[in-house]
Amino acid sequence: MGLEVTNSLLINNRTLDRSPNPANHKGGTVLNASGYFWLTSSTISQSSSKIGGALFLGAGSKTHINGVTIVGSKSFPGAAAIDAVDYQYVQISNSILADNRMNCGPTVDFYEYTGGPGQGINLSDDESCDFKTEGSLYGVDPMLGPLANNGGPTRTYALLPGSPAIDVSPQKYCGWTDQRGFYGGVVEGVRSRAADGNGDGIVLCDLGAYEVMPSDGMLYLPITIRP
Ligand SMILES: [Ca+2]
Ligand SMILES: [Ca+2]
Repeated sequence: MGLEVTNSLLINNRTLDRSPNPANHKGGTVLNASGYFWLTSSTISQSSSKIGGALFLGAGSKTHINGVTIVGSKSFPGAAAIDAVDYQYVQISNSILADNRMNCGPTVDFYEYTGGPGQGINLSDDESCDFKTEGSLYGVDPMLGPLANNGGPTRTYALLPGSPAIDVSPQKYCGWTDQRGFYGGVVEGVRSRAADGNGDGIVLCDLGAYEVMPSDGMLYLPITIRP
């Protein structure tokens, strides 16, 4: 039993905070009580709950998060983006947590990434997370654009030019596509979202659900031919 969510926008979800049942107060978007949960190339926006505004991970649950952007989560009194009980299994890579009341609860114990060469680093705009991946960014503004139609079937937070999340993942392979379904090329027969987002000729993965493509932000002007 498990839940797999990919290439999706999960927005404005909240729990029943006035319910007399405390089980209804955790995990505004997903409460993973004890199952498997994979979340890839997706965005969680404006989620709220008393505890675990976006995600709450229960004891014995197994959660894998890759290429995800979590923004604008609210909670009180717990952490907003990700909260959990002790001893759960949660692995996070190539992801952005920003503009949440607090990104990680004090009992969120990230599992060290051991899935091959390079580790999937993450970016948190506060100091609340312990990602266990060397090179992760803390207290850094990811420079996100507004939630908007940037191509593909769902809205995304684009990385603005100069964002510290562009071309920083040391991981060789970070997924097939970004949330939009866009990809940079084919590497050794496998489609990869990685694209050269800063124009320096070196192809690296971005953090979060949105991969900057070389064609993003180009302005096509109509040609006017004068006699
Ligand atoms: Ca580059
Ligand atoms: Ca890139």
